[in-house]
Amino acid sequence: MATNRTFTMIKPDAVSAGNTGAITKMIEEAGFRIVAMKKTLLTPERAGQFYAVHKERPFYKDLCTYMSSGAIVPMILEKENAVEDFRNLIGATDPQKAAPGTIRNLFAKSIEANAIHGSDSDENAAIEGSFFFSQLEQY
Ligand code: 3AN
Repeated sequence: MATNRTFTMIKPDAVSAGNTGAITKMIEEAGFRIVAMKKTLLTPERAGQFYAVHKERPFYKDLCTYMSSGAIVPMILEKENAVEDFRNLIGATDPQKAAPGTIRNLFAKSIEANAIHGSDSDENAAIEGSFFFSQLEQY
């Protein structure tokens, strides 16, 4: 069953380029409520835990190095049909394939430094959200 929450994180390329505000504005204008948000850093070990599902992929080590190279902005977002609607707002993983007007089309630098993460299922949204935030029932 679809829940109304998803998890996102603005990645180091977009944060260091000064695009946190522009991306957050797009998220809010698309109708998402920001339930939780912070600016933080991942160690390579913590990045490895977050992306553990990609452990066997050839890009895993580089991805962990990249994701710990600078500040990130994780958020929990709320909207009806949040997971699917948010994936549509960010666009395809490869920015060259991301539809015009999507966040990755506008802000991503490459398939690795692709500006933003969006959970791919309700189950992963809950797992990924609790990786960064606790006591969510208070929000
Ligand atoms: P998405 O973030 O669109 O769900 P995933 O889950 O397949 O994409 O990949 C997770 C992250 O791994 C991506 N956001 C991207 O940073 C990185 N990634 C995915 N595919 C590649 C690739 N072929 N080369 C380098 N990095 C990749």
